[in-house]
Amino acid sequence: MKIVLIRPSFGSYFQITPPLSLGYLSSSLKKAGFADIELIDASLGKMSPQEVAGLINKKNPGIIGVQVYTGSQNWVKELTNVIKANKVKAPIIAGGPHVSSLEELALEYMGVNFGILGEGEESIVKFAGYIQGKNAIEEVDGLVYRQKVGWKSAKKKYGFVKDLNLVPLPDWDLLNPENYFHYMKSVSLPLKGAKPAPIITSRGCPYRCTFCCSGTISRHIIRYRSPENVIFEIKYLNQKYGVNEIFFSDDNLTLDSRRAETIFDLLTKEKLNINWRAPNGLRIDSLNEFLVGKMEKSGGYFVGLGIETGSEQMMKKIKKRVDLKKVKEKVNLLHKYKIKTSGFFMCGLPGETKKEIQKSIDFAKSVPFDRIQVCNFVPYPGSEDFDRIFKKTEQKMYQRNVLKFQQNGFVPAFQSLGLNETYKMQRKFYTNFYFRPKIIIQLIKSFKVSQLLTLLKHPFLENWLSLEEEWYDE
Ligand code: B12
Ligand code: SF4
Repeated sequence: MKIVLIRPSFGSYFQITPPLSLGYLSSSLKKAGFADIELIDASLGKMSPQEVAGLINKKNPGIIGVQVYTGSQNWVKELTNVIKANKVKAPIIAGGPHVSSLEELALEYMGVNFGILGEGEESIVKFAGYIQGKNAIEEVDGLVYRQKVGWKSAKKKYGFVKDLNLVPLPDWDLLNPENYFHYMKSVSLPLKGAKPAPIITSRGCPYRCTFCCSGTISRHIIRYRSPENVIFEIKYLNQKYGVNEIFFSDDNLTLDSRRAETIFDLLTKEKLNINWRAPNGLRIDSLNEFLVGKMEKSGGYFVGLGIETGSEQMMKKIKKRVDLKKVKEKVNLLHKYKIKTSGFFMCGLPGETKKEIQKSIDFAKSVPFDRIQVCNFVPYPGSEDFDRIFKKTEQKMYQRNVLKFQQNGFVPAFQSLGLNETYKMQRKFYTNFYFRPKIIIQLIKSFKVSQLLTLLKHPFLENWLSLEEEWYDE
């Protein structure tokens, strides 16, 4: 039985990294004896749902599995429509953060009959077994499925991997990192290695920041791969595909600093001549000089730091628990070991005023960050903010509001400032930070011309340049 796994297109050539989730599903399926797995990564060619449906017709699969982020739900909805119109019989099963948070509301909207909540390695194997008549549907943990009337859920509501060391490495042959080298160069600038690949060394995060929905998959329970298991994957990627730069994509790579030290020690010992970065953001409270020294020695040279706001009041509200007084000290510490930093901030948080955003801007300028990244707040399903915004209403209203959110696409108008004001403040944030002589000189020094040209095509810059026109109705 052929199983086709699909990663939707986000309509942009930025942020394209190999879909680890589908790689993990594939290796578990193969381990269980399902050898015929194909991947369609629609983001690589910005493929439309129609194009993907055309490929599916030719492949004649027994199961179609699709990964869904909130930003891709409308793409998936269209794909399901076309697949159904083509009278393809294979069941479509969806998973990922969007499905795990909105459950049947997401599946109903996208017209999909089966969904997996939580982690899917064991569940997809059981689901494939169910399709082949080898086991009962109730055995599939985390499965939510459509019945004649309504939806039913399997006995265990969420799929959950207890021991990450027992999960096989992502199916790198299927993902083929070589297909992503070019795109990953534009994800993170500048890049030391020409052949980057992402890996995840842990899953979950015990914190509960109000805007974040990473807990919907992991239930806030952090689990770690052993340092040896991590090094084995890095060596494999290096030897088989020539990978020379690792993107550690954990939620919290250094949360357990002892474990992180062991990973970096082993990496140094292996002398693989690999560089690494942690683009998703470390917590500053997990950094100490001993650890940072080992980070540098093992090839670490660029890390994101999740700060989000420069206002003490907002910091309390969003429950991020970053001590703003310590940020500068930690950035200086990283710089002492030649590790560059990007400060992550948010704009338009619930209840945030222009004055508070200005505090974030001033704060960002007061710290010697090399870069910043400023995201506009989106109430992602599964986050506390989403629940506060949507669930305060009665059930029927909740469903109607969620439907509106889904139809509106990616960024709904929930910012307290209004969307246009929020975008204007975001632009101000970037301009105030970057248009300073020392930052400009430093950027010119660190970028290659080809990278600058890629950067100019970034969708954010395109939008920025067209900001004079009103973007959204408020
Ligand atoms: C690495 C990462 C990235 C990477 C790579 C993303 C990618 N597309 O592969 C980068 C940096 C590029 C990225 C970008 C973005 N990301 Co991101 N990212 C993550 C992060 C930290 C880890 C994801 C990961 O690889 N996990 C490891 C794998 C094994 O787990 P998994 O993906 O959840 O997959 C498991 C299950 O979900 C399930 N599953 C998944 N797919 C399927 C499919 C089927 C058929 C089945 C059965 C099961 C199943 O089984 C898998 C194995 O257990 C998560 C946070 C998190 N902890 O999940 C955020 C997260 C997924 N990102 C998020 C967001 C919002 C974004 C951006 C929109 C950010 C932005 N403002 O631009 C962009 C999206 C752009 C894009 N093109 O993908 C949100 C998603 C919210 C949502 N509801 O959609 C998350 C949850 C972060 C958060 N804190 O809120 N991201
Ligand atoms: S924002 Fe970071 S620290 Fe906060 S809950 Fe999400 S992953 Fe954890």
